[in-house]
Amino acid sequence: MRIGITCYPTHGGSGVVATELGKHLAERGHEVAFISYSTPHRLGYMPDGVTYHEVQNMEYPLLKEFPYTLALASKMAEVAKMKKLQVLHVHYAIPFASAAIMARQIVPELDLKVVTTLHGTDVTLVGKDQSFKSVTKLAIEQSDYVTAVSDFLRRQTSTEFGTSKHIETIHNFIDPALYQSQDHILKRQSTKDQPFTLMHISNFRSVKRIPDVIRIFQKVSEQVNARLMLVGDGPDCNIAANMAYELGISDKVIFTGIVDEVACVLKEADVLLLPSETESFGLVALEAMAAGVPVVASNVGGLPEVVAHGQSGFLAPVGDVDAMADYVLQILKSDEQFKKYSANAASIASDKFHFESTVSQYESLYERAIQS
Ligand code: GMT
Repeated sequence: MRIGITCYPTHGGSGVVATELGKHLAERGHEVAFISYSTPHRLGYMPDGVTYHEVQNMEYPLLKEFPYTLALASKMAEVAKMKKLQVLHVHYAIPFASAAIMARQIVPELDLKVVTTLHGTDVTLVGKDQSFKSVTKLAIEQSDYVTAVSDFLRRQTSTEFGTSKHIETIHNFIDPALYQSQDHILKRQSTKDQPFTLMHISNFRSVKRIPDVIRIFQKVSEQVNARLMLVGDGPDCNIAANMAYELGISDKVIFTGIVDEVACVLKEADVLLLPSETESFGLVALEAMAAGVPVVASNVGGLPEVVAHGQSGFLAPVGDVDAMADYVLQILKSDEQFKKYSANAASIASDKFHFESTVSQYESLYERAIQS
């Protein structure tokens, strides 16, 4: 099949999922055309069967802001015609679903099918804002097919937008081989006197509750020798630095900045912290589990569909930093305990979220769309 993919080419989970999906589709012999304002950062080398088409920016004094959605729609139609695309698969409803629907109307002769995958904040934060709500609802209802990355998000979308549109859940996925490494277990055995490493990976927006990450770490570091690795960058990084300074734990907190391949840093981690306010899926939790790193997260959104409480980590109410700190200490209290949670995390990640199964689900969805 010939599929166009549009996503945010940045470090967020939705861009990662879209890019990895495109690469796996190309490995299966499909033609994949990425359409965006810059090359998706995980695309790296251009695999066989993958092309990249850039939306050109146009400066004109009269235009207060560059109308990216309109330029994207035109580019989608142009690429669809050139590559004889059958499906436009957009990741993140705003503004990509609207652009794809416009593209479908520009080239009606192609009978293009629009598949929209909802990733979370496009529904739970941005999409429900009054500035976008009506256009987001229209885009969801006019997409040929809609998927959500968790059952939570599927239900939340129906409720939030009061829509009867059929939405399918297709969970996010990983390639376990990219994360499987016994390094961290060997590291634990060989460097017993080294500090435990707690890790948080995100875009450091307020939804991630960065102050809770610092508070959890402070409580744990009062009980065991530990350090905190903060991976990523964003508006709340400075809050983390200020809090660490005020609490006198700056020497134990490491800021790595943005890391492209989180699998590399996850080898250093003993526990991943993800105390978010909301999280439609929590791709980073799945990546940690695939690397054998147990997760302590908030019991919200799609996280209970990812983290098996008491097996691959623990879930606690949002803001309950005492409980989360206790769970971290429970995981770290002995090598046997750590190995148990680590092995569970890796096997659940591989058994339940393997890319082979997910890519096949998307393939069958495209086939249904093309035949409809
Ligand atoms: O807010 C972020 O974490 C970025 C956002 C994105 O668009 O990448 O993440 C959303 O999509 C990810 C991939 O499906 C999910 O794993 C995240 O849970 C989701 N973020 C939220 O719902 C807050």
